Amino acid sequence: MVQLTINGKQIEVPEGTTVLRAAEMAGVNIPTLCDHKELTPYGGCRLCIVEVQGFRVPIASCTLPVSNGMVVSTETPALKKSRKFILSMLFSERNHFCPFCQVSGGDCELQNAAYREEMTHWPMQPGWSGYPVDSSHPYFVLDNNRCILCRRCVRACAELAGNFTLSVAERGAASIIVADTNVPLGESTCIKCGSCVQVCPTGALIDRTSAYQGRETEITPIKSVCVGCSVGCSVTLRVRDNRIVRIEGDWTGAVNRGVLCEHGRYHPMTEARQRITTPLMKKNGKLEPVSWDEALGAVAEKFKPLAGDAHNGAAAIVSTRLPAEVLAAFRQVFAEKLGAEMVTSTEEGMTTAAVAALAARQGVFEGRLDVLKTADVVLCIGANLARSHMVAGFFIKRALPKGMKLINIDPEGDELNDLADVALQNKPGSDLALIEGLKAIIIKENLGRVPMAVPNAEKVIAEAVEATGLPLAKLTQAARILAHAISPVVVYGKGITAQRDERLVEALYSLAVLVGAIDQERKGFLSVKGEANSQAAAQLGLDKPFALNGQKAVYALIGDDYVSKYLVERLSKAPYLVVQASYESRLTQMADVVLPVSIWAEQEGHYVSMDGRVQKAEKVLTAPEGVRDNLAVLTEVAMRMNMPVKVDWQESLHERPASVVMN
Ligand SMILES: Nc1nc2c(c(=O)[nH]1)N[C@H]1C(S)=C(S)[C@@H](COP(=O)(O)OP(=O)(O)OC[C@H]3O[C@@H](n4cnc5c(=O)[nH]c(N)nc54)[C@H](O)[C@@H]3O)O[C@H]1N2
Ligand SMILES: Nc1nc2c(c(=O)[nH]1)N[C@H]1C(S)=C(S)[C@@H](COP(=O)(O)OP(=O)(O)OC[C@H]3O[C@@H](n4cnc5c(=O)[nH]c(N)nc54)[C@H](O)[C@@H]3O)O[C@H]1N2
Ligand code: SF4
Ligand code: SF4
Ligand code: SF4
Ligand code: FES
Ligand SMILES: [Mo]
Repeated sequence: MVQLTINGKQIEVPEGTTVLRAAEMAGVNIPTLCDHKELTPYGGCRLCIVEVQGFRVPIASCTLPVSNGMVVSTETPALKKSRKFILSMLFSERNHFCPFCQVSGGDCELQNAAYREEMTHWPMQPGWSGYPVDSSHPYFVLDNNRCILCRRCVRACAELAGNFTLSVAERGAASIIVADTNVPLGESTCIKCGSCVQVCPTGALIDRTSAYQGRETEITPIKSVCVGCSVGCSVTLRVRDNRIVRIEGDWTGAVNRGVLCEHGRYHPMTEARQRITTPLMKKNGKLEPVSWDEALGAVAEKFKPLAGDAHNGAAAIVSTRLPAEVLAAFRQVFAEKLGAEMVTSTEEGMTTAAVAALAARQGVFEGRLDVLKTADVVLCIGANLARSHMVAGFFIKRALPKGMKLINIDPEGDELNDLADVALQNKPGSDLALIEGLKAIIIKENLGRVPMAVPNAEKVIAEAVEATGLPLAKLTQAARILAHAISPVVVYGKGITAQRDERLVEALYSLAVLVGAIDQERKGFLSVKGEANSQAAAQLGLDKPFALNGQKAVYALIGDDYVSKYLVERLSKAPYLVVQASYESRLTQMADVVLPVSIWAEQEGHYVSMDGRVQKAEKVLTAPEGVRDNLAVLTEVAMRMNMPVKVDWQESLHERPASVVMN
């Protein structure tokens, strides 16, 4: 620990703390602009200057580490004067005519800093020349005229998203923020995560979807969880007049620490599907609006007599994007009360069943996503982390330039191939041989962390070369990198799990143990699952492949999810189809009854992330008139069949052993 004095106050902070953070701990506020808690200190704006006894000139506190006995002052008249000068310079360098700016009046950190210093005007003649505004991006606008060159966006793109799209071009006062080699943002390598927009302190980067719709001070922030995928990122929903104005990453979020991807931040803002707001029933071959009473009555009448007929009665399928409460009630109604055999989820266990099979035998063996943040080698197999579960992908992409090594195994070769140290494009169907081959090489070379034997290593290796179609040198290279790792992580996805082969998961697990990815302290082993509640659906046993075989009626609880063509095709064979959904789709078009329900933001409920975090999503919007809550509709259908539901969803989740600790 280091002792120092700030504004006469003695404090003790850990070694390596910056003076800025030490001041925060002491309750002393130092104004900043380029600083951001989730980014590496840069020391560019000089607004955070302080006086340190023994130093000849004021010094930026955000990049200054504390030392023992340091005596710091933060509010001397000289400092206040310097700060005003620094701010005046910033204001005069570009177009900061605040009244025309979208973030003016509370949301602009530059303006707020000026008010803090009691500035009413700037004494310098503005000396800027104009820059073109880049409005080529679908979600946000870059206006270099309002940029203060704090480089937060550049750092966020590199350090948070790991995308390295943004940089500074030109020099000195003429510096501007550019994408790639100065191409329009909309044509750049940007993956549209919006991290740059979220960190920009001024109006230089602003969202199209929320511009001029209210300042933060006027909008209610509600913390919730993204239901875009199984990563389960923490979000702050900014809500006004029953509308989500903006979605931001929650800086205190357990896993994402403020970062989101396009699916979490922007997709919900650009929803284009047509909402259904009244129950519909097929009459003379045409869907007609009906009352809730008529629709629910018809559904109950159809399904009630099917009770007890496991194979030829009802079938039911539910989206894994719905809260655990809904999934648990769904299972109770259709599997337990109606006794139907074909009760499953839209993911059909493709991301979870093979994992659950191993969990049934040995309990928890997967860890938390956080292990990726400290990994030095990642083996990624059958998961497209650049496209799916993007925020988990960011943890890898951002660490690669710092020395993390990546081994990517994908027969088709995804985008991570370009970033990987070793990319193995094995022949389809050769994953098991490949994994066993890697193990055999490591054992043969005596590089394993735990004693493991392989009879006939040479033969296993030869088989791996043969099956995968890959040269031995490449397999050896991958094996050695993995074996030499200090904190390796194995990540696997649907490319592996959809093969529904428990042996694959087991072989991967054994490889992970061999190289020390899994030991007493650490579980560097994760499957990425699929949608927001894949894990919950798996725990409830909603994980079998869906097929119709003589059932008389099907209940499809889709909620606000998309439906795949393949599912529509299979459901087109249903003699009677009830679709509980929020949006029109090919599925609702062919339904006999459509029950219009709430979307993610209109209902509350719990989600279990890929790594077992049980999180609550909040109800932040009131559903349109005529639309009912997913759980309420399900409960009402059950009531009308005289089969009232009563579920303890939490207990239901723990009926089966899980691959991850769920809490
Ligand atoms: N942005 C975004 N994120 C999503 C989704 C989305 O639509 N958009 N969907 C969510 C859902 S529902 C799911 S299920 C997950 C899916 O997320 P992932 O589990 O990552 O699945 P895919 O994106 O299908 O990527 C699987 C990868 O495995 C490779 N692969 C295919 N066959 C094999 C094989 O036999 N062996 C090996 N080793 N690899 C193989 C494919 O080439 C592909 O690159 O993503 C979720 N996250
Ligand atoms: N045999 C087999 N069956 C499977 C799977 C498998 O791998 N193999 N996977 C299982 C899994 S994990 C899942 S999630 C399901 C469904 O998994 P998929 O069959 O992969 O379904 P998707 O293609 O993700 O989405 C369904 C439709 O919604 C559209 N869509 C999705 N997102 C968007 C969007 O943001 N905007 C627009 N405009 N359209 C969108 C897509 O174009 C697509 O037509 O299938 C399950 N069934
Ligand atoms: S949206 Fe994300 S990827 Fe695109 S420039 Fe901004 S930080 Fe980089
Ligand atoms: S665009 Fe915003 S975040 Fe980027 S350097 Fe300019 S002011 Fe800073
Ligand atoms: S990674 Fe998944 S949970 Fe996170 S913001 Fe993207 S879609 Fe949402
Ligand atoms: S906040 Fe320290 S120099 Fe900008
Ligand atoms: Mo999925």
